[in-house]
Amino acid sequence: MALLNILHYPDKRLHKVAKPVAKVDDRIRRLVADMIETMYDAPGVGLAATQVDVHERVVVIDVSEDKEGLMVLINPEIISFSDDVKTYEEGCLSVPGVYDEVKRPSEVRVRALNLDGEPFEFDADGLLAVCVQHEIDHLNGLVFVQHLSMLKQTRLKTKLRKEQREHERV
Ligand code: GNR
Ligand code: NI
Repeated sequence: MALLNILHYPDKRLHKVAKPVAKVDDRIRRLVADMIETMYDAPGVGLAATQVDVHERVVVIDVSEDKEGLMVLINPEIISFSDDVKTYEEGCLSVPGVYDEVKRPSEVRVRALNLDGEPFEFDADGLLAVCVQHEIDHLNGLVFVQHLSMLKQTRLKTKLRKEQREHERV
């Protein structure tokens, strides 16, 4: 097991579209084990492979408070969305310190493969529904701040680039 480095926005690699996993093999299971360790260490309620610079469709999620809600989603797809939407104050391990409101469908039905490569489906609401959509966005190269206004995105990029330069200064 190993902790993986998490990419920080703005980084072009966060906008790559991840490829479907063709075969759930030991390489994928090793990636999943490292992603789980990295998510709990951060700590975060979810992590997409894109965030650790692996551009394959793999997600881990645990929205529980006691580490008892671990879910591994390979090639996840949302197969239906509710009509009603909810606003949630989102954050992201790739945009540390930034929280803002994003509107998304409040309930979704998800299909994915498990670690044995078998398909399964489940319904999600609440934070789980938010998190699944947030993670699938990552696999599609989308960071949650891209749901915010252009003005907010521009201000945020300027602020983060300035902080990055100050951090690099000796
Ligand atoms: O840890 C996380 N918390 C969170 C809070 C509100 C909405 C989404 C999230 S996901 C985030 C971890 C992360 O960045 N996953 O990609
Ligand atoms: Ni995120």
